[in-house]
Amino acid sequence: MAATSALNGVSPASSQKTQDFNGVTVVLGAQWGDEGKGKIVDLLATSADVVCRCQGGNNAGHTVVVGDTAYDFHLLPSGIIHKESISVLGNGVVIHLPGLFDEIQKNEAKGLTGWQQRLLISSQAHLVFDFHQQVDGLQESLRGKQLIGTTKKGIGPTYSSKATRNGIRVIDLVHDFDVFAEKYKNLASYFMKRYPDLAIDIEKDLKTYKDYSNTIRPMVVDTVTFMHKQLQDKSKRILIEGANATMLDIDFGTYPMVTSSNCSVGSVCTGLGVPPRHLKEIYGVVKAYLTRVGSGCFPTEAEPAIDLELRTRGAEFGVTTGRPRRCGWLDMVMLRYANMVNGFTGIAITKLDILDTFTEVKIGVAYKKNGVLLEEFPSSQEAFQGIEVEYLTLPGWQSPTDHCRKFSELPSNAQAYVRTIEKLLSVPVKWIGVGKDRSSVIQLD
Ligand code: 2SA
Ligand code: GDP
Ligand code: MG
Repeated sequence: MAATSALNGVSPASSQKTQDFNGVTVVLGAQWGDEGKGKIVDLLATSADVVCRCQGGNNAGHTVVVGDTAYDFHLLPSGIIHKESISVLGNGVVIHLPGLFDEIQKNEAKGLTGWQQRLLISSQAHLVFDFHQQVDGLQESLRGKQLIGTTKKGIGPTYSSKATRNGIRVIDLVHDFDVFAEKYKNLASYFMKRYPDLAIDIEKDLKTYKDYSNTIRPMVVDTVTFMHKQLQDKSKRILIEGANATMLDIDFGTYPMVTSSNCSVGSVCTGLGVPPRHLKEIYGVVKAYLTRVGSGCFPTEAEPAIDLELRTRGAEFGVTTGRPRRCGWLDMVMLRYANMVNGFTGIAITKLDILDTFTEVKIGVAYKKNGVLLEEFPSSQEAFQGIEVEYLTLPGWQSPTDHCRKFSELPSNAQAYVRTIEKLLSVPVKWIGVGKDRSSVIQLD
């Protein structure tokens, strides 16, 4: 299969010159997630040979709409539907195997085929177990007012296991099952001591995982070596799909209301073993307004009527949990910060069409506290208290944009909105999304 043949002929000597390598394209969420990354990845995946995930788990929910079919991806890279490309789950991803196979089954029912030949899983990726998910729920229930609003997919507890260094990796599962069983028992008892209410049937779980070990073994590879080979081959186009988003990044996001992985550009290096010098295009995906699912600060959160209109028109409900997303206006202070962290080479503005009905559209352009302009992005939840947002208000366009395929076809006020974002962020706009479908996009030169 592709995995085996792809590992042949790796030549360390040829890794010396930067110009011998391919440039990698990275797609990252610039806000609090659900910007429409899946759609942009799908668009770029039409010409990609390898599409990779480097962080997060099945907390992510990426939607790709092709004609009448809406695919939801959580762990699978959104490129998996492209028959010509290999999909990679890198070492930085945390993998819940029951969730992965459930996702595969659901997408098979929608027409996904041949994934067995196209999916590679890093031997170094950590496994999420059901008890991690239970612990996620228990931890949430103990948080009181500090509720994060996690997806309860076990993401935090699994990355904790990884950092505690008693986590279990894919290699443990596929290499020597006795060793896996030992590690599994130790990890389960570690959690049972801390959470006596946990229900873990170790023997039953081990039987299930024995089956998984056989199923996934052919897909498990050293993805560092695989990626290295792809980077050496100039004909290969490599695409990396960020999950979650910059403001959910464990370091740079609005801590502690964040996820437990790095979701910004650094995760490409740490979660795939791709050296930084190979990063060529770093595209930020920016929703034309702003949403957040879960708790935490949201300076530009809209008043109830606007919030409802955005949620209803934008169908702003979680892809993984179905939770309603909180909605508000575009926040340029946050976007500038996201750009400082990621160094975007271009952005995609998605869901412009959702703003079609508004009489005016607003952009938060500055944060003030006690009338004083803040020079830096607030670095704690407490620091967000008492923030006043200064807005730039632009006239709406109040006409449909979903049929537009050229920038010149957009109403002039919509053009002005896009150009204003571009100017305020100083990053070129490469795409504008005007509908759910794969084809509903305007490409700019
Ligand atoms: P977790 O589960 O530990 O990663 O949650 C921590 C915080 O990260 C937020 N988070 C998300 N925010 C937006 N979209 C996400 N994916 C799904 C989607 C979410 C869903 O695509 O709609 O279905 O609800 C996602 N995943 C994590 C989460 O809300 C917490 O604030
Ligand atoms: P992701 O997590 O960033 O991949 O985004 P999600 O899939 O969670 O949420 C984005 C939602 O917006 C999905 O339902 C997409 O189908 C939809 N979407 C993406 N781009 C556009 C767009 O330009 N217009 C409209 N109307 N919907 C879009
Ligand atoms: Mg999503």
